[in-house]
Amino acid sequence: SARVPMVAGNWKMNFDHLEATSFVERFAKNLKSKRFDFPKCEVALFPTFTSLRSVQVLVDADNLKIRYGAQTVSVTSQGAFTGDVSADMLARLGCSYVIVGHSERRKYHPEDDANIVDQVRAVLAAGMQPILCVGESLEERRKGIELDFAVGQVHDVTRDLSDEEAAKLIIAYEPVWAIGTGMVATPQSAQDAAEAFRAHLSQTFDEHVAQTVRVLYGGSVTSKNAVELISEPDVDGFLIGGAALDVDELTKICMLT
Ligand code: G2H
Repeated sequence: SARVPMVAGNWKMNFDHLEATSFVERFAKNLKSKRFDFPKCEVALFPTFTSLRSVQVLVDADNLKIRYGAQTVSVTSQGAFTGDVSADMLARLGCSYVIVGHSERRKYHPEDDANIVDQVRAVLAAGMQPILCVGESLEERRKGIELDFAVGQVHDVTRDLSDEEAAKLIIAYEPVWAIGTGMVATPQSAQDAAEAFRAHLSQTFDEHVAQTVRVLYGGSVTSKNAVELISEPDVDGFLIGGAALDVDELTKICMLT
């Protein structure tokens, strides 16, 4: 396809700013020594808020092609919102993307669909791309309604977007039962979900949107299972948690993509 594959490392609440800096240095060195072909694949890291500035300084100083973003964002632009960080603040730090609606945010914080819609809008308005996470839990999968459920989540969040806005989306299919469990989805079920999202997008938006939006798979991705997943036609890359904490493992996955 014409879509550029993407490898996104979601560090979750791991690495302080010193660890983040040393990881990025080693990672960049690894990719360079393996002659990693950046135009053919986008690589992005998602550190904690406290590490973003350090990553920015390093990326700018060494002119690295590694991109980065945040793991969530405030829906408001400024003011009396203790603990929040705005989309403009992230954009000014050079963030290209923001992960929105990760299941851990939906579970541990009051992030519901309405809030996630507003996050998507805030990210787009600040000129960044949202990586919208969706995916069923074991309960929906047991009932056999996993595709309807995940497509429904995409629908609920994207229904009011314009074609132009929707074209900037990246969708991460992360079945909740596969997150951090070692139980990876089969390549076929990742493909089925990606295909279902694309079909939904082409019904709702211009066909161009359906062909442009990248669909990543997330949930227990490793260098061992990544090869088969990425060979599926509608799977455009990965959102990686645990395996993105190991610089050699993450390098390997980039080299496969
Ligand atoms: C899913 C994924 C990254 P892990 O949450 O977002 O984590 O690869 O550890 O399952």
